[in-house]
Amino acid sequence: MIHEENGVFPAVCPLDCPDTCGLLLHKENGKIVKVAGNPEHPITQGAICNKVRNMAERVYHSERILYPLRRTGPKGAAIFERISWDEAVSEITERFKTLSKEYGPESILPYSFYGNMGVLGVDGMDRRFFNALGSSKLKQSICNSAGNEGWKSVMGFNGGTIPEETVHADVIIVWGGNIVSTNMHQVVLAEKARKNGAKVVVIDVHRNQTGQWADWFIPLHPGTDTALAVGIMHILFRNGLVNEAFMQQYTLGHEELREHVKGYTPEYVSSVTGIPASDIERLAAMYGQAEAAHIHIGNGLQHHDNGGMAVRSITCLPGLTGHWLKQGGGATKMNGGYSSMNSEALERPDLRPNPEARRINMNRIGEALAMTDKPIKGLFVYCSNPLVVAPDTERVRAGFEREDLFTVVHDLFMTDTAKYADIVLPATSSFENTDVFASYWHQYIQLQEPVIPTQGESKSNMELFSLLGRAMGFNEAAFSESEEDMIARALDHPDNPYLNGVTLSGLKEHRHVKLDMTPYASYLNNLPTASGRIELYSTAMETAGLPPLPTYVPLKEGYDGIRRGRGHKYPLMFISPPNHNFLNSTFANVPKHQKLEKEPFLQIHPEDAAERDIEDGMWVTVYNDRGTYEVRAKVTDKMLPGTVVSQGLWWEGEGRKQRANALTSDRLSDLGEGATFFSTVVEVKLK
Ligand SMILES: Nc1nc2c(c(=O)[nH]1)N[C@H]1C(S)=C(S)[C@@H](COP(=O)(O)OP(=O)(O)OC[C@H]3O[C@@H](n4cnc5c(=O)[nH]c(N)nc54)[C@H](O)[C@@H]3O)O[C@H]1N2
Ligand SMILES: Nc1nc2c(c(=O)[nH]1)N[C@H]1C(S)=C(S)[C@@H](COP(=O)(O)OP(=O)(O)OC[C@H]3O[C@@H](n4cnc5c(=O)[nH]c(N)nc54)[C@H](O)[C@@H]3O)O[C@H]1N2
Ligand code: SF4
Ligand SMILES: [Mo]
Repeated sequence: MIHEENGVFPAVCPLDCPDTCGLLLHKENGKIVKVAGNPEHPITQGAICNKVRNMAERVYHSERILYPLRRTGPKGAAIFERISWDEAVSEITERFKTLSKEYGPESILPYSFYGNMGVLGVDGMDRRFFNALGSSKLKQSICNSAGNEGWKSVMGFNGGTIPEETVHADVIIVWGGNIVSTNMHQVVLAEKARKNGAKVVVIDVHRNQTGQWADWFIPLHPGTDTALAVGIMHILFRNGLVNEAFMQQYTLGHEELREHVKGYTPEYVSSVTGIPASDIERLAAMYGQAEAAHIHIGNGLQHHDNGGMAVRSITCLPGLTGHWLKQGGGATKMNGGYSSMNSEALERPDLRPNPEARRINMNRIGEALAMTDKPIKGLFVYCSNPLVVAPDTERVRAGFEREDLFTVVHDLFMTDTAKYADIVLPATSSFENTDVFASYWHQYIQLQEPVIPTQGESKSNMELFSLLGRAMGFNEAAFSESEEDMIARALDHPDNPYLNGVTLSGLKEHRHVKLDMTPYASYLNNLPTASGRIELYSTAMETAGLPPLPTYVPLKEGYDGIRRGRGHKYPLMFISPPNHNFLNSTFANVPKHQKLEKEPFLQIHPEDAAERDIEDGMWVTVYNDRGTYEVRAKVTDKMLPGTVVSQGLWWEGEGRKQRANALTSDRLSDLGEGATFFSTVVEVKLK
């Protein structure tokens, strides 16, 4: 493929998106001229989003970093000189060796996320390198860890209803997920269900693109979803809409729950959530009377202080009604559990000289870089842009500005983060690599092989970390394995029966191979919870000092049950979810994508705007004790009063403060040490 000048070649979308689409890359004169969907992919079926249709703009962007660079100006000023790979590698290895000797290897920290979901580059050779080095470990909890733990506390592992089945649902509740923008093929499946008469309900804090598309949009106050879920349980028990036989056979704790929910009357729940009591009654009846109700649990609602509990509470609902037994019924949060690969073989924890090395939470990178006891002295960032995506930007920036910190950033672009690096290394795009991809939503494993040559002197993560490993003197064969060796090891995983029969040769032949879903037929009989049942009552929660039954716990910083109103220092809740045309902060530097989003703006309710003399289109400053954010106001009633929303993670603007995370806190969620981006209070004033 790589040597052919013209043709159409299969590929995989590498972005951190549940759909993991099959792609077709059209090449002319050796260059990609068109990115299209692969109609042969059974789930994504040739449809792709606008972001990736324009992916060639990113691959051939004139600002792509093509050579290693060394900093020559102050940190953050983005003044660099070109150096050779030999110089870059020897500087990095010398600095890492010196730091290890002087401060211990735990003074070095990797910081990475899933800018490219290819397994070999983010859960493979990179891990081997940091394991052999003995660096600090990173707790990768910026995305879904609160919700995953919440789901697991009920169901035992991260797998729920598989996507194809949702076409058979008659009620689909999308709860805290903006799937029109973030999981478009679930929308296609829901549309099929709708043609057969299904109703789509969206529960969100603002009427996003998905709320607009729904049959019924229900707005609520941020962080109050648990109250709503338990309020629904109250009505299900009260009105005899629970499935007693199902609860008896498959659940643990339903009798305790029946008592527990008595206090969650529609009137109380309405006072917490802002949803009229009559709507709560209607929603519970609709859910309880459905044949096969499906709940799609988004990621947004778990970015809160109480996010783990919120997901846990919603996950309990089909355990009361028994919708799990109906095709298409049940719930989905993340389906990554089905495709888990052999992480021991990939990551080689056995190479680590210090298995007990400390673990640093990535949500707390600002705080971590300020530690004076056992300080972090070396930092290696790849596949992530923390200066934009991590909470509390000012704290993060202060950390990255430290003169005594040696920072390496591997990326395709001079991101806000790369500007603070001592050494910047050029990364390939995934279309230049060999890698294997799993979806955290559908059940197809896919292979990527290079379609174009590496651009400039860029290197894939896999190549980079094997090169650095050998240069450090790690002699193990682990640093000389080929991509294909590693893929074969990743797929050879007897502990995961769903991977049975998925092989490298199968992938080479078919590009995408379905997991062996045989065990899914007995899903409910094999739940890996402590009791083997759906745990409505969780002893694991109890052990962790948390309420064992679904219980509404107010946010630490946020809406407290009564509208705060003026008089409070920061009376508004600030929600900053992703936008339609960026993928987290990726594409925020591509002109085509920028044009589609125009500029960052703040959605504010007419009542809140009027109280502050703000009119549509005016420039406003959003602020709290952590920082400020400067955007244009859009006056709209898409939220309840008291909530303001700004979509999209923009890079720092020229002379403008446009990073939403300047306002967010690095507090951790109740479960999974997750991020709490949306539990943020602010005030807004005219600029
Ligand atoms: N276009 C696009 N697609 C993406 C991404 C992207 O940046 N852009 N990012 C990818 C990634 S990494 C992820 S994790 C997923 C995330 O995609 P989703 O699962 O859709 O989650 P979010 O978009 O973070 O948030 C969804 C919604 O949650 C709402 N929300 C916030 N607080 C609450 C609350 O308290 N209760 C309720 N009910 N709703 C609340 C927000 O208003 C938002 O509309 O999307 C992936 N796909
Ligand atoms: N306020 C607020 N903050 C948020 C969120 C939110 O909704 N609101 N969402 C959060 C969520 S859910 C997530 S998942 C995180 C995402 O945070 P990140 O994972 O940091 O996501 P991106 O901003 O897309 O940055 C990925 C970077 O990886 C680079 N990259 C791509 N491919 C490769 C490669 O092959 N090698 C290397 N070395 N680099 C590569 C890209 O160029 C890009 O700069 O953000 C979180 N932050
Ligand atoms: S970002 Fe998501 S929807 Fe768009 S092409 Fe990639 S996997 Fe498909
Ligand atoms: Mo995410």
